[in-house]
Amino acid sequence: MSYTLFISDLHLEEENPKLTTVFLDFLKNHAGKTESLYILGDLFEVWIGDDDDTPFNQLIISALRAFSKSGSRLYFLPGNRDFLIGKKFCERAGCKLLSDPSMIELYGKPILLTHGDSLCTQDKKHMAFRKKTRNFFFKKFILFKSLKKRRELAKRIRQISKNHTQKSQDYLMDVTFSEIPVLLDKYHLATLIHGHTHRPSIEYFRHHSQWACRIVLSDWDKEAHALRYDRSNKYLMEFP
Ligand SMILES: [Mn+2]
Repeated sequence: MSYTLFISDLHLEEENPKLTTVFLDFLKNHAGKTESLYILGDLFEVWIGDDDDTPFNQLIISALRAFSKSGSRLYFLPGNRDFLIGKKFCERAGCKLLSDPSMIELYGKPILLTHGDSLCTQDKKHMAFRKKTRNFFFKKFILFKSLKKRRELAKRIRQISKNHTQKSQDYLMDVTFSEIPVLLDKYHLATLIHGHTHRPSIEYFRHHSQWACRIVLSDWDKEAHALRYDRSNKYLMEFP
């Protein structure tokens, strides 16, 4: 039976080799079996540019490449940690870059995909950061800096973000629920898949006197997670 997988928020980093192994095993296990794998952002804890050719990045890229060569299709929609992922990364990894949001057709049904941070509208600081960093010229400006400068900058931003997350109230870190129907209406859709909040769930709600569905993907902090979607079923699965 053919199926499709969705993952997000792995936050891969060199300092966490155990997580890397789990991810590489995940790719091996599903290569050539799943029709497509969609990565909905924050695959990496941080990405400072496609020219950052560390052995760790090379390892991940070659694993993704092997996966995409197995016959399974690979899609990447960047998150707020890896928004600097670009064409060069995608060419090397063999994945198709998706913009945020993106509409796909899954087993005859249209579905909207987003990383999810654009829905966290109550977090004004993040919204301002997001607006600035997703700008084409700002990205060019950052990528023009040396790798050393970018690495320092990423470190600083990470610290600011950590302090902000610790200080912020719980609701700020979640999406504003009323934004979901607004986004779905914009694209005339009834199903949304996103990550970012690390609050996995499959929820159904009434919208225009019909059922709409929102699926939130999990992070990989304690366990590896994926959404498995096929013609007749969809469920969030967890594996060691
Ligand atoms: Mn995120």
